[in-house]
Amino acid sequence: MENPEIARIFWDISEFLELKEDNPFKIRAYQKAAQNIESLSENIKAVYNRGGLKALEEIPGIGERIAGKIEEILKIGKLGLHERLKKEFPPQFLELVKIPGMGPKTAVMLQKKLKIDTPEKLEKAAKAGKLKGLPGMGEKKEENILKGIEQFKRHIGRFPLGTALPYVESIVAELKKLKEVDKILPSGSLRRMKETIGDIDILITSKKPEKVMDFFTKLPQVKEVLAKGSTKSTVILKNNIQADLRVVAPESFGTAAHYFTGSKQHNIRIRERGVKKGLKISEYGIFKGKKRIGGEKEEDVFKATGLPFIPPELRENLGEIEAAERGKLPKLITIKDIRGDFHMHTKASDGGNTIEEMAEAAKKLGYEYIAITDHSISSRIANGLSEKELLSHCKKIDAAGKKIKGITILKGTEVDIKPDGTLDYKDSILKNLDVVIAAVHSKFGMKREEMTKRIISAMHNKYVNIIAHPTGRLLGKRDPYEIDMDKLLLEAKKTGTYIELNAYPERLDLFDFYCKKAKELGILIAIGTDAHTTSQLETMRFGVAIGRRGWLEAKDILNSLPLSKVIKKLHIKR
Ligand code: DGT
Ligand code: CA
Ligand code: CA
Repeated sequence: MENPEIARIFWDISEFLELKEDNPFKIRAYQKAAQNIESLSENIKAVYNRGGLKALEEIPGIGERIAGKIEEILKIGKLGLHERLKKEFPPQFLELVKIPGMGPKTAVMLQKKLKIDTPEKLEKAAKAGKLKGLPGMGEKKEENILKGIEQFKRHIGRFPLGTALPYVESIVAELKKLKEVDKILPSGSLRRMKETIGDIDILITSKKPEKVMDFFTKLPQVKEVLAKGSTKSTVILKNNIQADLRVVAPESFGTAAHYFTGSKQHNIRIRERGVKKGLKISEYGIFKGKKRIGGEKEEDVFKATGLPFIPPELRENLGEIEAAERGKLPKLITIKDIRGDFHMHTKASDGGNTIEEMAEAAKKLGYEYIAITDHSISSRIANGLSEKELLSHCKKIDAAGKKIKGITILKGTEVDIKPDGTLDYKDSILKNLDVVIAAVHSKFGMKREEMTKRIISAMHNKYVNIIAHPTGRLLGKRDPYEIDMDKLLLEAKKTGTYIELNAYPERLDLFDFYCKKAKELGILIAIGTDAHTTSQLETMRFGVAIGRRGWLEAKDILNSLPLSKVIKKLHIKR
């Protein structure tokens, strides 16, 4: 079993325990285990084979109990606790409680009274007005459930980039082992680094397509083969993502790469430009009349249409063609431009590693600086620090800084913005810190104006440097909270507050189009990983990907500045 599938089992368990209203700390432990397994770069089976239970326990967030469970899964392919919980609840119950507005209690009640166990049945009942009148159910609640169903429907069927990309990379690595595979390119929305992926499109050139297809459809990651042909096969992977594999002739690789990278809207515009120049551009090649004039390289497509190469992340027909025409394409940020990370947690709150371990790992990534930003007191479930604990934590950060050479460890916090807009720590505490990032972690349902006001008041605190994950969305789980982002960005500009682009795979928050807006206003963006373990520091690449989609350049990023400049930027409000 692969890491994502094992993680899925622990996610399920945490959701079942939530249904049972079990101990929140226990639930959190399963969630953390799932998260950490997902972000583990090494195959967990390999970890176990290398050092047994002890090696498993060295993975952050995995204690003796969960290590034992992993062993059970690896040995017998399933987990007793998981199987028992699955029996306790109808199969689709977990889906049902993912609908915003549906608590576990409501779900259990509706199952008893109306035999509702699927989102479809729920929608039907709500639309027929059958919910109101039941215990604890009013007109308002019924309305909220209908709204929740709409939200739920928008999320299903798409997968976060951070889940899909590592999975595809493992498939590509497998395919590369086959000598019949020449070129290989993941294309589609994945190459454009869209925040969510509908399906995976992989492009290959080969002289022996049948061999490639045989190998592909038998990969261990494949759950079901939907179609198998000599030029195209479609499978469902074990994590339920659909993947299309296409084999094309070498002379068509460039045009096929361009075509299957998309987006559709971008492709249409490029083809139109071709037509104006008397060319026919298709996935097979570039033709003038019957004569092929290109197609082997992707550059051919741009050259033929009189454009410079446009990076895949920009190909959305959102101005990239016009910018290319005028020679005004941005020089997009790359991971190499990143010099530090302002957002990470340690064992002091809900992280899995120590300050020293985080700093050493960041050093390996080549960073000049990091900020340790553990949670504040209101985030109780995340074990937030009291004012006193924060001050003693700061001493430990300073001590770690003295011990570890070659990287600067800044003292920080991720302080909660309370519903009334005040912060969790007094100014007299905040002034001891180098970096303050402020975030909303509670009462997500506030009205748009109130929520906007709440965050703006935090921006007016002179110690607040960065607003973390500004919309609060969780991909596939929670919509952004209601907020006036345009107003927020204007206020950020006015107050000298920076905005975070949170790289955590399930957040990817700030959205790409707001990144572009922030850049246009001249607001610096801090790409932060929100890492809870050392390996999660590497999710920086997802943040960079979204930044690129948002047209960001190195000069637009706070953490691509050298330390001395960063310090100045962090002090402009004080
Ligand atoms: P997804 O899978 O929903 O995340 O988004 P994409 O962009 O990967 O879309 P997909 O998988 O349906 O198709 C892959 C690419 O193929 C798409 O980005 C552009 C190209 N493509 C698909 N259908 C059409 C079409 O009707 N016209 C043109 N010009 N291109 C298309
Ligand atoms: Ca796709
Ligand atoms: Ca596709």
